[in-house]
Amino acid sequence: MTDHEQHLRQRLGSTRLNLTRLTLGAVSGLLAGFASLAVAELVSAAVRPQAGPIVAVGGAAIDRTPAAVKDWAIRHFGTNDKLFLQLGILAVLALFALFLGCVALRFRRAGAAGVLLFGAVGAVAATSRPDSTGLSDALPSVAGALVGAAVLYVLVGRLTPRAPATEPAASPPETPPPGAGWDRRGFVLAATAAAAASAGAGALGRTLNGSSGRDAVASRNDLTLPRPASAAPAVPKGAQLRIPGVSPFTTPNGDFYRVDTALVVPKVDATTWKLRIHGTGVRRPLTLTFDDLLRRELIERDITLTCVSNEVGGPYVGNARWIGVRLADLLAECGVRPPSKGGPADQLVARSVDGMTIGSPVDDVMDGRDALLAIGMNGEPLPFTHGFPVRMVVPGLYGFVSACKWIKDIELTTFDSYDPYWVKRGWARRAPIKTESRIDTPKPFARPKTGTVMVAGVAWAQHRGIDKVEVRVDDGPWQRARLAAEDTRDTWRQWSLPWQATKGGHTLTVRATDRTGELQTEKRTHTIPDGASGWHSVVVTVD
Ligand SMILES: Nc1nc2c(c(=O)[nH]1)N[C@H]1C(S)=C(S)[C@@H](COP(=O)(O)O)O[C@H]1N2
Ligand SMILES: [Mo]
Repeated sequence: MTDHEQHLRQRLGSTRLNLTRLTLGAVSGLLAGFASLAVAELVSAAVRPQAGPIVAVGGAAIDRTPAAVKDWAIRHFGTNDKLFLQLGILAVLALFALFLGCVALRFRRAGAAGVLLFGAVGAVAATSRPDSTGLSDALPSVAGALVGAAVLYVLVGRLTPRAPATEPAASPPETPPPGAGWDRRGFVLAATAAAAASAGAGALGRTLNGSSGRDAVASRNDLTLPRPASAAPAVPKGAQLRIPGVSPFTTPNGDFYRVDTALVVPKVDATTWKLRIHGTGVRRPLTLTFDDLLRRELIERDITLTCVSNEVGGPYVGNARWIGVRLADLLAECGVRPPSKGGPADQLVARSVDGMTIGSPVDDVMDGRDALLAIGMNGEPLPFTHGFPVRMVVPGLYGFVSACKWIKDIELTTFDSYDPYWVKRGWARRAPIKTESRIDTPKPFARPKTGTVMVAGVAWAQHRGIDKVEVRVDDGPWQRARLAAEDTRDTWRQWSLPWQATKGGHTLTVRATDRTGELQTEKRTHTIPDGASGWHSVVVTVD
C-alpha cells in the first residue's frame, strides 16, 4: 500500500467517524429535546396543563401573530389552526435540538446551556400568559430544561473519545473502525434509557393532562338544565327546506364552528365558577355563582352566531338554541344605565378565564335584544369547547365583539379608555354582523346534469332579519328565490331556487336584502377589520 493510499484510507475512516459522531450528536440533541418536552408535560400535569412550554409559547405566538396571519390561519386551517401551530413549534424545536446536539460535540457545556436557554424562554412565556397563576407556571419548562440539558451532557460525553491513544497516525490504518475511541456501548445504553424514560414520562403526563379538569367534567355531567321560564317557540316547520346539501337550520353542537385562541380548552368547574360585574356606573357591583344564575329566570332563544373571520361563502356561521339569563336585566339590577339613557359606560368588556377580553356596546346589549349569558346550547349544557359553564351571546354582533366563552368578569367601561384583545390587534371596536348570503348547493365546481337543479343556501342579517334573496345565473336577470319560513330576526334563513340548467359552464351568484331594506353590498372587503362583504358566487359545469 502506498503512502498515498494509506493516507486516503485514514481520511476516509475519520470522515466516516466524523459523520457518525455528527449524526449521533444530532440524535443526542433530539433525545434531549424529547426528554425536555416529556418531563415538562409530566410536570405540567402537576401544575396546570396550560403551563407546558408548547402551550405557553404557542399562546404567546398566537397573541403576537399579526391579525392578517391569524385570519389567514383561521381561514385555511379552520379549527385545525392550533394543531398546525403546535406542529410548527415542534418542527422549529427539533431543528434547534439537532443543532444543539452538534454544537455539544465540540462544546459540551454550551450545548447543555442552549437547552437551558430554551427552558428559560418557555418559563418566561408560561409565567407571562394572561391566565398565568404565578411562578409555579415556570416549573414545567425549568424541570424539562434541566433534564434535557443533563441528557445532552451525558449522551455527548459518551461520544467523546476517552483516550487520545487512538491518534490515527499512531495506529495502523486497518484498525480504526468508525466510532472507535468512544463509548459506543455506553452511548447506546444511555440513549435507549433516555428515550424509554422520556417516552414513559411523556405518556404519563399526557394521560394525566388528559384527565385533568375532572371536577369540571363532573360539574357538567351533574348539571340538568332547568326548564326555561320563556321557552323558544318550536322552529317553524317551513324553516328547514328539504333540499339535500343545505346547511341544517339548527347546527348540531358537534358540527358548530369553533374559533378561539385557547390551545388547551379551559375546563371550568361550574360549582366554583363566579362572575363579577363591576366598573364605571355600576352602582351595585355583583358577584354571581352558577347556582345564582340557575335560580334566575332563564330564557331560550334561537340565535345565529357568525365569526368576523368568515369569508364570503365561508363556514364560520352556525345557528343554535341557547338557554341563558338576559344580560340586560342583570345589568339593570346592578344599576347600569346605557349611554342612551345617560349612563357613563358605553363599552361592556367581558373577560374569560383564559385571559380573552371582548368588548360590546352597552347600548346594543341593553336595547331589548336577547343578549344572553348562555348556559345551554341545543338542549345540553354548553360544550367545553363552546364556553362551559357560561358564555355571552348577543344577536347581531360578530363573535369577537360579543360572544365571550368561559366568561368570568364583566367590566363596564368606555371605548375611549380600553381596547380589548382583538381591537389591540387591528380589528374594529364595533362590528355589527353584515348582511350576507351563501350558496350551499350546488358546491363549487359541481357537475350537475341538465334540467332542474336546486340552488339553495342560507342568508343572515341577525337582528334585522332577511327580507329577500335573489339569485343570478351568469349575467342574467336577478331571480327571486323562495324563502324558507322565518324563525326569528336573530336567525339565518334558508332559501332555494329551481334552475333550469343548460349545458356548459355557469356562474351562480346570490345576494340578500335585510328587513331594513338594505341590499347586501357587492363591494368585496377583507375580513379585517369588521367582516367580509360581497356576493357569493359558485361556478359549476352542467353536463
Ligand atoms: N374566551 C374566548 N371567547 C371567545 C373567543 C376566544 O378566542 N376566547 N373567540 C370569539 C370569537 S372570535 C368567536 S367568532 C366566537 C366563536 O364561538 P364558538 O367557538 O362557540 O363558535 O367566540 C368568541 N369568544
Ligand atoms: Mo370570530
